[in-house]
Amino acid sequence: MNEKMEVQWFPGHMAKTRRLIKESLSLVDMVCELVDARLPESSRNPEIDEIVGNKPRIILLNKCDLADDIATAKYIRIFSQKGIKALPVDCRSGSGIEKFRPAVREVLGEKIKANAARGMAGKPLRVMVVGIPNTGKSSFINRMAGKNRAKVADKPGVTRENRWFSIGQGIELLDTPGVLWPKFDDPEVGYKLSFIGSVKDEILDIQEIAVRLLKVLQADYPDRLTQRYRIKDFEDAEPYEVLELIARERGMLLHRGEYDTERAAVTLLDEYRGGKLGKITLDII
Ligand SMILES: Nc1nc2c(ncn2[C@@H]2O[C@H](COP(=O)(O)OP(=O)(O)O)[C@@H](O)[C@H]2O)c(=O)[nH]1
Ligand SMILES: [Mg+2]
Repeated sequence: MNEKMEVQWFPGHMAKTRRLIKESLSLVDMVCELVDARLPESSRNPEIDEIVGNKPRIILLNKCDLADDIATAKYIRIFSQKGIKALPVDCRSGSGIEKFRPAVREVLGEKIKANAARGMAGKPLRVMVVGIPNTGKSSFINRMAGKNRAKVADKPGVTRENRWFSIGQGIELLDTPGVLWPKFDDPEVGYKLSFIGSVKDEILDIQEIAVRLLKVLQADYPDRLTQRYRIKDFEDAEPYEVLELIARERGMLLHRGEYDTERAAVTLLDEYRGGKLGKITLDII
């Protein structure tokens, strides 16, 4: 599975991606790392600390509308204990993103003072957005850009495609995000990423993904399964049997009187990903 995932996502371009990100890093004052709030650990690049080096960083726990609020708050504390400012955001509705600009100014407080002392008070604070695929980088950039997206200035960058746009409060954002790779070597992480739809379903067995998700839900959020599918007494059942219960409850039958667990798997994953089972975090602290 790991090899397949690697081929699927970054066919041998990791070294190049890494080099491009490092080059762009030399142009910015800060990095904004997007993670999926449902997987605040698993949706991160394993080499991120090394790649970012000592550049100041803000972590956005995006899609917090889909994640467990208590877990999100815990992760924000964990990141802050490591000295990294983290904010919960929802880039689809825009909720929480108004805190981004003040957070940038707070994190870059020393830099702002140093610029002022050198008579460069108006020097823009430049930020680069990074994250693994599907964490919401484009959504975030589009949200922040607003109407300014049209007013991009053609300033020097690493490539001719690099553009900066002003997002107010003296901050400029690089318009192309740095796409990082996730952690490939841990199959658990691969499955977690497939639960949230960040690995193409075609490369994995959909029933296998659903069964693994059910195992986690059975252990950590059994009430959500009861509420959504009106199933009960499944605590000691095998996850595959729970999938059959869901198929039964939804009337998903095959011709020969068997339950259509394939359809049930697709339904479960669609509904989890769409937030229909409620706010759920799958990296349990
Ligand atoms: N529910 C929810 N969906 C989001 C949020 N941010 C982005 N998305 C969705 O996640 C998917 C991936 O977003 P995108 O910006 O393309 O991610 P990228 O690959 O990092 O650029 C899209 O379907 C977005 O609509 C969010 O805060 N909440
Ligand atoms: Mg994108």
